[in-house]
Amino acid sequence: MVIFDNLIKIFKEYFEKFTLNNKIGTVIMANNTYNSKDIVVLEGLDAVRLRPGMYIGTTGVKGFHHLLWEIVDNSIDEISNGFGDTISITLNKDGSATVVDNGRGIPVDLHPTLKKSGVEVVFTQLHAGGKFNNKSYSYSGGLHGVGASVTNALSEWLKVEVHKDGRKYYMEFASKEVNGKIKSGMPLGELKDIDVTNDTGTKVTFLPDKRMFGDITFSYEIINKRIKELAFLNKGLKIGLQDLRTGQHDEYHYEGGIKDFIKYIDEGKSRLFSTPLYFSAESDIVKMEIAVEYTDSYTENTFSYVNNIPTTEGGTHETGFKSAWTKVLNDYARNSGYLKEKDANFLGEDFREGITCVIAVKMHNVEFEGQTKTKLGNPEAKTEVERLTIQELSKIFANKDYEKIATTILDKAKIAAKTREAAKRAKEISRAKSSADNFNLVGKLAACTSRKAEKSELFIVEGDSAGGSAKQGRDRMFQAILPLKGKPLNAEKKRIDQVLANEEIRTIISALETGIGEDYNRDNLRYNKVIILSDADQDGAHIRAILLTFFFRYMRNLINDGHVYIGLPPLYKVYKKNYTEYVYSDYELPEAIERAGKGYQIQRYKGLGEMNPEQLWETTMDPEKRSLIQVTIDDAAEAEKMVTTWMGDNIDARKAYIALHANFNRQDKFDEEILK
Ligand code: TSJ
Repeated sequence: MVIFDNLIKIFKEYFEKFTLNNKIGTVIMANNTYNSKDIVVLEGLDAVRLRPGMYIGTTGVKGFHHLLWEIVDNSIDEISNGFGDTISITLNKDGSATVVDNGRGIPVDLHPTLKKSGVEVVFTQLHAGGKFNNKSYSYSGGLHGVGASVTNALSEWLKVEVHKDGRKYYMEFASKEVNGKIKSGMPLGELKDIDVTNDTGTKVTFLPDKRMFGDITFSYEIINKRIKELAFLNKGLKIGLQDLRTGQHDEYHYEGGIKDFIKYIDEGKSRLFSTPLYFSAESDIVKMEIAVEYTDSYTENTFSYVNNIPTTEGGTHETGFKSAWTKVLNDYARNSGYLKEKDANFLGEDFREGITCVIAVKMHNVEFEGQTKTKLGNPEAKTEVERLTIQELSKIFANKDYEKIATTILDKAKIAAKTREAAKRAKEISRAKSSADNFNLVGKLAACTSRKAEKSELFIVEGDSAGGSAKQGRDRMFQAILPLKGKPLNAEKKRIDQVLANEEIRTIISALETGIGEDYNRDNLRYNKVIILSDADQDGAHIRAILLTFFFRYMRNLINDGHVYIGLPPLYKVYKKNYTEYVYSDYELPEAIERAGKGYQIQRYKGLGEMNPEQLWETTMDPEKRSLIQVTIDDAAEAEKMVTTWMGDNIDARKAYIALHANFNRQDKFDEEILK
């Protein structure tokens, strides 16, 4: 099974004709040669190599990039405290990364008790406390904030330059083998005063250690996405990325901060405010910034952060905001006479239809909970965010200038409340599993014999004829087939009640048995893998995009939990007497032809329907031979934007995107990108 893609790439594929293809790289462990000199024993840092998971989560791609974020976090802290405004990240040709800021420079004076320079303390003490890493200066939490010493411990070498008080200081560290054991992050000499300088700041270069991470390299895409987010979350910050391996570079700077973030997310939608509502407040418990606006869509889009870390699963800060938002707007509706005495209050969800909001809080001692540890657990965050939000919003809505905005929100909520009633009825229909109506729907489903969800697979197959082949070719023990007659309804353009009226969609909901939206219950899922099988053409890509949009909007956890896959049917059969090879991408075709040798023939498959049951099993369904792409959402804000741009009804935005990015003549370019 191939796991490489994410929702965004799959959508890109639909418009940009990506070839779905991937190669798995092998991990090469390299040996390092260092001259060993006298070494001080540092138990502390060695612990990091012993149990890297405790400090950076994994030694995979995520952990590898974590080394960089540990460093960047320090610069962000410095700039948030009002010192400096610029961070530049460089990916060097030798695999190392450099981070430079124009802050005050890491302290160089001797630590009173440790008798070491501040620089040495920062890079050699785990969880360095006290003077040089005062917890009251920096906001850290979760895996972030374990400190720069962890990056040093897991690097082959690390070099630091500090510009401060007119002097330039330099120090180096390395992890080298002594008597068959690696000593982590050892200082190579003391901090040296090497030159004069006029500026201030810190520059750190480090090379992640191959002995820990194998052949992983820095990903421009991952870093670029994250620094853009950091630029939105830290207004005024100038942050740049330069890749000396490829020449790529990007720079971000948003004077509007999260207000600009909202505009970016809602680009391409019809926005109901001319500018997002913005407020901030601070107490000794939390520091918070919130920006809100509405679009004419029907979904809720909340993005929350704690200490610059996305809280994908929400948590107490989000709950606090939501409850304040509902209260203040209901109060406003009462006091202004918008709601009459006989009218019921609006529900929170009525106020969140079409909302886009970014909630960014900073606080100390954060606790993360939830399946992926991305849910804020601190109870004080709820009460404080709620209190401060009520306080700020009351001020805002007392101002006559905001009357129009308030009315816009109330009008939107009124429609939402009406639809809620309609949706409730529609949901009841979809929930009623035993009803005759539903029985008919699921009648199209060729169920599998096994009731074991962990082994079972559901193939959603484009077209009745391919569906027929799949039914005959499958392993009926664990593979269920759901043929789709037409195109399902594009969920992006419809309200929930309309979505639920669509027969194809209702069939899928009934088959999965989880319920949808807030009712979604992962425990009831009937299939461990939900595999979308559509033709390798534009129509097939469209169906795929429509299905993913539906899952994204109404069953997001099905994707988050890793249950959604794309099946890959072959594009060609290269064959001659006693020889057959199936080819899954244009990229691989020339090689396959070469392997076949003289006298070969090529069959191009225009659709799944052209394959007989045996061929379909052999090429696309047999778990031993098939390739699947697991659908993932790495970046919820970006995925959100893609789904609305591509699946929403703002045609101009979509056209603009395609004109900007799509290049149908450069298949090789996209192959290159995917193969990276
Ligand atoms: F992570 C790191 F240590 F490697 C690192 C730290 C890397 C980079 C690129 C920058 C930094 C960093 C640290 N930038 N700015 C600072 N600032 C301080 O450490 C600092 C400076 C002055 C004072 C003070 O109280 O005078 C306090 C601190 C924490």
